[in-house]
Amino acid sequence: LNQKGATIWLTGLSASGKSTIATALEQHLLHKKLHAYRLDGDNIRFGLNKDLGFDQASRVENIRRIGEVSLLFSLSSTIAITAFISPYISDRELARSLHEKHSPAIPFIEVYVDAPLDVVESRDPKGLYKKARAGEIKDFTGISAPYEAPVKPEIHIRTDQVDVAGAVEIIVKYLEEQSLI
Ligand code: GGZ
Repeated sequence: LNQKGATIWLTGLSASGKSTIATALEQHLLHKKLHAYRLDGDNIRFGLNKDLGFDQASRVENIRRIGEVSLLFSLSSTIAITAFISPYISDRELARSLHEKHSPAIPFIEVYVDAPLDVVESRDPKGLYKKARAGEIKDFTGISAPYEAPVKPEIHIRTDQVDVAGAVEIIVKYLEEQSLI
């Protein structure tokens, strides 16, 4: 195969734009005849991880499994694109180290999908922030559960300033610069 695998790890608050960007990026890569596969709540939290909720221990295990699965996809020369809040630095670092300590090392690209809380809360596409504020959902990230922002992500995208196409362009440019595509 002349394609190298990699994991593109999107992290950010609910409604920050992770899934939208992941879907557009996956489409872009597939159109270029590259192997790409998106992992998100729809295909992970309803399947492999349907035993997990949103308390801290569940999130840690959710991200641990996703780190392992993304490594397997990337080892099959696919570009794995993950779209999970992944709120804890230590969990993202564990996923990174799985990739970087693998022999041969597999590129792990952390993308901070960043929008201020007031912006994502005003988007509130599923009304979850409203419910969280009302106390109807507990442990909600950004409201009643923590989000630890990346300190040195490979890519930082402000989705209150850049549209979906712009976000895809930024990631694709990075992949080209790193000779991954
Ligand atoms: C955060 C929650 C919660 C709580 C349900 N906190 O915007 P969405 O709806 O579609 O995406 C959110 C998704 C977060 O799942 P992740 O697997 O990405 O989270 S983590 O990485 O922290 O394990 C949201 C919905 O699930 N959701 N309850 N309490 N988001």
